Amino acid sequence: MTGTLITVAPTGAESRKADVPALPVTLDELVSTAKECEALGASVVHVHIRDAAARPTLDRGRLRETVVALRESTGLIVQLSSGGAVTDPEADRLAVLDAAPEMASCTMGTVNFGDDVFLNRWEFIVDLHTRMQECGIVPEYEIFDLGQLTTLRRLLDKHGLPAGGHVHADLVMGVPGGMPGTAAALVACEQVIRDLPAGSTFSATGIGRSTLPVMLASLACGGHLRVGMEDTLTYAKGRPVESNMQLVARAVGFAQLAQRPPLTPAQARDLLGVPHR
Ligand code: KMH
Ligand code: ZN
Repeated sequence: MTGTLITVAPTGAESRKADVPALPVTLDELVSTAKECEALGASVVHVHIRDAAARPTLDRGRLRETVVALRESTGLIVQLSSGGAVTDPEADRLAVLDAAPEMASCTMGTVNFGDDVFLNRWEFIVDLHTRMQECGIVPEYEIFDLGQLTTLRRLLDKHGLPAGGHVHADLVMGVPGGMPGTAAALVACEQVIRDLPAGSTFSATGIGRSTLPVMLASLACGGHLRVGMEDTLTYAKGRPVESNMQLVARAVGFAQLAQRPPLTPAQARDLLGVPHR
């Protein structure tokens, strides 16, 4: 087993700054969070940005500025979310790629998302995947349900390997409407991931209460970790998360206990097929 890839997803599109004051929403807050998380052991940052009123946005200028600032200030692999918020139109989600991130997320299907629907049509998935191939952007395939791994297999069979040649999936577990955040569900996914091209890897994140079981199960199964305030706002019963760094530090601790210490950003680039800077 290799070391552990730790991705931090510091912001997301779902929580309001007014409800979660520790959420990084400005560029300065995002950059300082990213730097601190890198120092602790994160190697990838999964980025959603906010506008001046702290609302989720896919504004192209802001996305570009964010990519440049994160690249200048950190060695992290910069992964933009192409998922955005459930209300974002497909054209804006595709245009995220114009900000030239090193990686971008690419969700493998439609899922009920609480009271909303996170829409990902097959044709849109193909557009995202092929544009990323053309632009040399390495995808992280977001998986909210078991069948989306079969969609990933179909995508690769019909449209070829991603930029960099390596397949990496992220299991987003415990979304109300998606697969449960349990060890059993993670093991079921891991069995299907074995049918993907040799050497394919996965990380996992459990929303809310499923954070810890998913983290422990992923480490036990050779998977990697995504943590952050996009997914987790409660550290322990009755204790709100204080910062993204608190979540990264906990993940680093578990990874070390599992004798799978965090990968450096350079090692993460080798694993994921992301070019070195
Ligand atoms: N905010 C969700 C609707 C992604 O970043 O690609 C989508 C999401 C997945 O978080
Ligand atoms: Zn996201």
